[in-house]
Amino acid sequence: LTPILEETLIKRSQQKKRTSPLNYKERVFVLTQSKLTYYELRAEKRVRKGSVELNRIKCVEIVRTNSTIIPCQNKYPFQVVHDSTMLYIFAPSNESRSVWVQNIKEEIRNNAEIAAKFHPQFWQEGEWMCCGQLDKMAPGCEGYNL
Ligand code: 4IP
Ligand code: ZN
Repeated sequence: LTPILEETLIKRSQQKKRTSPLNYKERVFVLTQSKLTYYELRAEKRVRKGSVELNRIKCVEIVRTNSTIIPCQNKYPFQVVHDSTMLYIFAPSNESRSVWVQNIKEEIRNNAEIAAKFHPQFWQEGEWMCCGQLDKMAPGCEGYNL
């Protein structure tokens, strides 16, 4: 199966555990018709670090940043909301970000559980930057359209 997209991007740790560190890692992202997978590049070899099944994605959208400081080199973030967490990915350009968001949107078009609402800004330091809600699971504050 040939990948739809492949590019080195930066991701923020998903912090699945309460004790997980907040950090940013460069990963090779690969989008296929069934999965979004990311790999660490180690001595020219790809080591698989994580994967999101496309049928579990509820929302993919750019993250509105306004004046927030982005603590990594890539300044064009987008979000992939899946299961009960979100994966924040940082693209090197607006163009690259658009291509990823558009392609993932296309692939999840027929998903059963597309979100009706989402958070247009980051979850950061225990709060949603968009709406100020203090619960990571708080319902989205803006309507979502695929
Ligand atoms: C890790 O930090 C990496 O950032 C992981 O990302 C991340 O997993 C871990 O978060 C986080 O604890 P250390 O390398 O310093 O341990 P990667 O898998 O790309 O290496 P995610 O889920 O973001 O892939 P949690 O949420 O798995 O704990
Ligand atoms: Zn919000």
